[in-house]
Amino acid sequence: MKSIVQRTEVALAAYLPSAESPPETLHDAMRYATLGGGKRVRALLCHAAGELVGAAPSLLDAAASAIEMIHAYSLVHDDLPAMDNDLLRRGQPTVHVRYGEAMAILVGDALQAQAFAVIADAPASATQRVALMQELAKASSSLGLVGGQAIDLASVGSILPRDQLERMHRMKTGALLRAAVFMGAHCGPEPLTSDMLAALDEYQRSVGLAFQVVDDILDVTMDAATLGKTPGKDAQDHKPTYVSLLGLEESRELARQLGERAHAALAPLGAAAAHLDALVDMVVHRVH
Ligand code: GRG
Repeated sequence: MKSIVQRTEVALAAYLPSAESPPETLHDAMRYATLGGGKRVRALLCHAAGELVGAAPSLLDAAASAIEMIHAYSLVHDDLPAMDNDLLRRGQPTVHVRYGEAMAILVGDALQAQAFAVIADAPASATQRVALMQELAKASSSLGLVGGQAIDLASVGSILPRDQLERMHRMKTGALLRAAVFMGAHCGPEPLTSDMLAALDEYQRSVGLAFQVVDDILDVTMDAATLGKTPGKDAQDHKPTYVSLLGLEESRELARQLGERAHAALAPLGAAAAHLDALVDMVVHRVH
């Protein structure tokens, strides 16, 4: 995992515009937003799914970089005063604090475009590049993370029933995690079999939801230094979370069950799914 995280940093650094090329401040801010931080969970999922299907590592680097760019853009915009108004991200001042609000908006816009440019130029067949773009566009759309964010903003101060909370998270956080798994799988030389599709779908649903449940748990159990962001903010902002809905113990039990479900989904795929399997525990037992 460490080596995949390292190669993702190298690939991202190469795929992002140089801070020496104009407009320098925008490029510097894009690199600040994207490089040298983050767990790279989405890149790891993409590489692990690609490994399952024998994909070329250089193509996985392109796909993983594009996904991490979309993720970074969503965090930059999410942190803006008009959204979550966060001052700290990955233990550093947020992009708008450091570069100003207008620049932070442009950073997100440019990162989103850059992600699709990376896929358009990826070392793959035209069919594969279209499949990768479809997955990434769907995950980034009003039916994916932007739509989830809209539901999240509209739900402030309300108590969402569990099915609606789950739907919001499947869009806001789950869609990009799903894209990471399926984009990795699309990088393979052969089309996916229906059995593999079904197994990966069950896997991504469970891991995606577990990720969010754990996020809600950490938000109330960890301090700012460990999290690298302001803890307890969702509660302060009167946002619905799994912990506010189910309580801490039931949320922990839910995360454990989802982890078990994700492990079970991989059983038919055998040893080639070992890294996908290891990522379940990383998601469920993470501390930041
Ligand atoms: C503003 C367009 C727009 C979308 C926002 C994904 C999202 C939608 C906002 C992120 C806000 C947030 C804190 C969501 C909770 C789950 C989540 C995505 C946490 C951050 O992801 P990590 O933990 O971050 O993978 P790192 O820093 O490790 O990359």
